[in-house]
Amino acid sequence: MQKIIDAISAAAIRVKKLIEFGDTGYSEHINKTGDTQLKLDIASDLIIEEEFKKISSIKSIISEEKDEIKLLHVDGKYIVGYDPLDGSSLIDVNLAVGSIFGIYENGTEGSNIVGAVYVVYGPRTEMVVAKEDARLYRLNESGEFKEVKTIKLNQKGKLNATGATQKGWPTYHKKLIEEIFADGYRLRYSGGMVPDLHQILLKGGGLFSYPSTSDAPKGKLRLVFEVFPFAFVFEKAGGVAIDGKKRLLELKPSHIHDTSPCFFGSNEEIERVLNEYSKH
Ligand code: P6P
Repeated sequence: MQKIIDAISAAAIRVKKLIEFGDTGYSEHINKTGDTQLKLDIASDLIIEEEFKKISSIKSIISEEKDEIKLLHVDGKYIVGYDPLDGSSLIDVNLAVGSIFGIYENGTEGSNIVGAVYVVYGPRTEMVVAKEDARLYRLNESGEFKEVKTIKLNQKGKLNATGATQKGWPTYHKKLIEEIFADGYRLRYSGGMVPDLHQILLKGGGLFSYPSTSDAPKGKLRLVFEVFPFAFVFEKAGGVAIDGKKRLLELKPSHIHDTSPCFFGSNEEIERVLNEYSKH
């Protein structure tokens, strides 16, 4: 698995340059999720694929920017699901974005994930690697990712990241969010899944929610290359990740682009979600 992590580091350094100086215009292509692809989406996907092709332990790759699974090495051990440039539409307003990777064995159900990595392209370029625990790395002046610390969530946090258009929230979800704010939590939401979750992880905890909505009953975030990787990271950091009722890592997607409502956070906040959602 270390060779995959090293390949992600090499790709991240190339994607970082792409973000800083690349063309933020739209291509004429639409991905499987129905998003019009930015030229940066396609270019970063190609960079990652290029780096992964060098790793013989990777059997196949599943990318948000590719319609189907792609075979790389028939005798490979791992499947890697990834979102090459999540939140890319935030680049033209100069907000932080990220790349997300789930490393799987023998399938891409939640129970098959054996590792997760994400990269945050912000004022600094940082990477979190989750295997037995969740560790933070930071890109230094020599172009190396150096370990900073092991991430541990508190029992309870202070931040509340509230995803999706509020007009589409179920009434009980709106009630839950209002009660959390009434308890003094601070709103921290940029619309970029990677920096929004990274902030909760590094600030010790809180809640990130992307619920089922009237216009997206199955939520918006993709299981294989967004939700499962972050669920793995949060659990390794001592947090919890659910779909409102059960552990996200118990879910079995029927298609590689399947989505799910998702809640990531500290124990106390997730307990509040379970209590409210169990009534509906
Ligand atoms: P909304 C970015 O497009 C993204 O896929 C995630 O990075 C982010 O968490 C979510 O969509 C934001 O969606 O509906 O809250 O704007």
